Amino acid sequence: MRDAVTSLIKNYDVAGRYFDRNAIDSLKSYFESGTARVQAAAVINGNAAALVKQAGSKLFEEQPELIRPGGNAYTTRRYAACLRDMDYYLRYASYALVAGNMNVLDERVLQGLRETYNSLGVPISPTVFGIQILKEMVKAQVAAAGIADTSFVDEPFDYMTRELSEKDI
Ligand SMILES: CCC1=C(C)/C(=C/C2=NC(=C\c3[nH]c(/C=C4\NC(=O)[C@H](C)[C@H]4CC)c(C)c3CCC(=O)O)/C(CCC(=O)O)=C2C)NC1=O
Repeated sequence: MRDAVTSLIKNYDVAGRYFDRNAIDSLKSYFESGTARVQAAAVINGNAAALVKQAGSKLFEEQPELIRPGGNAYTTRRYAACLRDMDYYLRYASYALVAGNMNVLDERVLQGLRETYNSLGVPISPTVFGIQILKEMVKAQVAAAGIADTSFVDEPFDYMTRELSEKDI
């Protein structure tokens, strides 16, 4: 598992080079955004249960066929599995936000996920929709916590979205 700093060190070490201007710039930007990243993680941690619940409600409101007979989230067990998955996405997004690097998502979340979903018939596109709902809710709360530029919050949610959907084609 890597973060912004360890991945940079790894790249420069492989090349046997000192940090150059690019490296210094990216380190600066990582540390400058550090407080906002930690604040965003705190917002997520403090509201995780409600965020998952609300994002789930919104998803099922917009795509009610998911929880009707024949839908993948139909039955209490599968409904709960779906919300648990949303909770995973949120928790790992908070790790990736703090790390400033998406490696944790590759290693802990995305590896083999699409295959698992395909074999269980879990539909990718509503899952991705759920991830995007989570993103918007987190961004709104992070903004409400006084962080002016919330664009960095997009990254882990968009990364999971891209990785899950792109290979599905
Ligand atoms: C930490 C990393 C991690 C992830 C991401 C993860 C996902 C994950 N979701 C699963 C199932 C599932 N995932 C869903 C999710 C959904 N169904 C829908 O219709 C919605 C679109 C969606 C919710 C947004 C459902 C319903 C199941 C159960 C499917 C079944 O057993 O038939 C399974 C199969 C095993 C199980 O049921 O626990 C895995 C491994 N597990 C992990 O360890």
